[in-house]
Amino acid sequence: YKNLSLFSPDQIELAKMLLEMGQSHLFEHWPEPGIDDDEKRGYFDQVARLNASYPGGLASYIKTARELLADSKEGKNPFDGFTPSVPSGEVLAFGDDNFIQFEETGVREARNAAFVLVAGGLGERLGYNGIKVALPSESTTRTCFLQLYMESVLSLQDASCRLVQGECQTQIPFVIMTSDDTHARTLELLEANSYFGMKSTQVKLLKQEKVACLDDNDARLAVDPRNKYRIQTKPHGHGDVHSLLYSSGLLNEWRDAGRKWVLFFQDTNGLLFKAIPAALGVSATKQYHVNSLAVARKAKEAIGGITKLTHADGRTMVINVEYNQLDPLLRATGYPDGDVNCETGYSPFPGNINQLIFELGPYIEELTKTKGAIKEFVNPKYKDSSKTSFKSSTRLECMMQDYPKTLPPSARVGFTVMDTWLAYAPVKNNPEDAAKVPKGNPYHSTTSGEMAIYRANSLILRKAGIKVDDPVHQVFNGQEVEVWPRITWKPKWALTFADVQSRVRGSSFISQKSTMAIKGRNIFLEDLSLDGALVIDSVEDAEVKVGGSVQNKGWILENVDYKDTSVPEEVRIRGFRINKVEQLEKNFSEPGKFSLNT
Ligand code: UGB
Repeated sequence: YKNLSLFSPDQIELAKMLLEMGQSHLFEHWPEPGIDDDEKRGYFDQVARLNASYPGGLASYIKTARELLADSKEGKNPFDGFTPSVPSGEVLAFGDDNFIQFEETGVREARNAAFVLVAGGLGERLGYNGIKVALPSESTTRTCFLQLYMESVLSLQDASCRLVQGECQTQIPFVIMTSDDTHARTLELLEANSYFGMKSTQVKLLKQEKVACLDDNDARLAVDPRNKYRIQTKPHGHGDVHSLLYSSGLLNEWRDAGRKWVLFFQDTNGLLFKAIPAALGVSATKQYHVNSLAVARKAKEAIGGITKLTHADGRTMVINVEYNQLDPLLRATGYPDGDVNCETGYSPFPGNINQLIFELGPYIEELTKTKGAIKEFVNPKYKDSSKTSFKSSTRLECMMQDYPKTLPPSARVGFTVMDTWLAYAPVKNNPEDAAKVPKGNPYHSTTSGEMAIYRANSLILRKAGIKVDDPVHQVFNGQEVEVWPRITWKPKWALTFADVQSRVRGSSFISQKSTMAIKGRNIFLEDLSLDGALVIDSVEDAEVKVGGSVQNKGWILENVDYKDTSVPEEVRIRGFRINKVEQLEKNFSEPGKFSLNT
């Protein structure tokens, strides 16, 4: 290139690196000096960003891409030499003594934890136009996922602090990994809602960068079809969270402040925090370096399977095998039927719900070696069986649950299986795709995610001694779901089963048509008979006994069609709206003891 004075020495170095890495095509279409000079300089801003945000830089990215693309072309099995088997882990049953004990330990440990939400995904399968964390987790209170998560962490913080003697000033750190697709809207949501009660300093946003797309098996970087002075980019996957945490310096900061645990979780699981205290208790009790939460998994369900892999040379690891790889792996290793349900009606491989708990010390030790780089994969869509060209550009991807792949065999990697109804109800599928899910498999839609919250709360109250009516079956957006009473409570009312037990007295009853929203902390259900809608709130220093018979017309679910664009998107995608016909609504705004006895 004739006019090098246009560029800074750093930019020239980057250009040299690209040329050495076989990327001369990137500059082939550049016009003579004097034309588009600003765009050309701007081009290197992007190259510098791509170079800096990848461990080892772009040269390393291109080198790894060539290796993985060659393996993919050859059809090399990433699990070559490994035999899968069903691993053994901790299996918990909600509400038994063991579970209660783990919950108590977990709450105690929580003040030494940090929470990391991965929320950089756009949710293409869901097709929702907003960011997923802004979606209401249910429509009774319209609490969005981010609010639910942040209030749960705040409640854990308070509950954990109450267990220590003396002052406890801890502020549990809350990190959100965003991407260009979600960053601005996540920040906006936080700011518009005063960080949902957290201190803004308690919350950190780490933005992941996309990675360069690849046009062919030689890993030639793709020029953005919309702008010839840009390299086309796509998301690299949730595995980026490890390198971002490492480079942010937060991990050492947390260690220096005495923190011990890092909990990773995903963007749309409204049940998650019902499982967290017990799972953290398991990590602490079993001294797991890595603990993955799991649930019983239906064969072929789109969640990874936790699998023990044993290599011919004796190495073993317990790792998530992603849903699209489990079936071929099983078929190739002596299970001719692949991924099928066993006599329990579920796959023998527990389903990974991607809620991970790491012990901070060993995590930092490992990242000091790897800098947070995670084993990647590539998934090109080839034009034909010669595998020489792609239908569209591809890129390297990585997953946060692949972290244990580089760990030594001495690492304590475990998992905890929870009841699905308690722990897992993600919102991932749009109504059309959800309606096509084979019968018996979960829909993972906005509708099923919301109904799962009501079901879990109903079952928990039943376990605590309240008589809760059976559900009815209803169809919304082509999905048949169980409709339980619409029971919701704020995390500050109850985080653990012991909390629920301590707030339920006497003998109470809730009918199927009922709605109950508990918003205050010291609210006690005592000999209540509810047949209608009850919304109850109280200030921190008020203690309210709720009993007697509450009967009214209640809140009714009315069908709406997801295609009806006159209805707001977050309503129509769940297939119903709530008609608030009649309710008893009480707010106890003064300190003191009160009784709602109608
Ligand atoms: N995410 C990011 O933050 N950045 C990205 O680049 C991509 C995603 P999906 P997926 O438990 O339900 C995962 O798309 O990847 C965030 C596990 O791999 O919802 O298909 C995104 O915002 C799988 O093993 O899920 O499958 C979201 O919060 C199984 O456990 C999260 O990453 C499955 O989830 C997950 O992204 C599950």
